[in-house]
Amino acid sequence: MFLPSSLRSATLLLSASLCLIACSGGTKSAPEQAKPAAAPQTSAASTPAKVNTIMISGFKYQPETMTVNAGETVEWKNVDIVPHTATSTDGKTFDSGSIAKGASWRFTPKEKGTFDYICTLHPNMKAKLIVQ
Ligand SMILES: [Cu+2]
Repeated sequence: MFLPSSLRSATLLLSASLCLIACSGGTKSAPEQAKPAAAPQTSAASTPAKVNTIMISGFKYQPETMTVNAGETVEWKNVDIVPHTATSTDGKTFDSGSIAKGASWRFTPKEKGTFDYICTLHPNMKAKLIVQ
């Protein structure tokens, strides 16, 4: 980097004075011990909620009927080569929106019931989620 000579000498002077201050001080500041941050152990204090995975593959939900308990998480994992959705036909309980290929979407049903759902992109894809 080019600096005008006046500025350069000013910089040098500044560095020199900084060094004087830093180097002449009798107090030796101990170098910070770079301790590797110990990763906090995630204890099993809170048991993770069960995840029920529905694979979307070959333009099908697998399994086509999934039964879960209320409060458990349901995950749709799209391993197909195109996007899909998981959209309850009642028009209100759940709608994943487009799940890109390779992506997944999670939903935790709170209310019990039997929910038919489809893929809005391929409405011939039909399946059922039973929450008990
Ligand atoms: Cu689809």
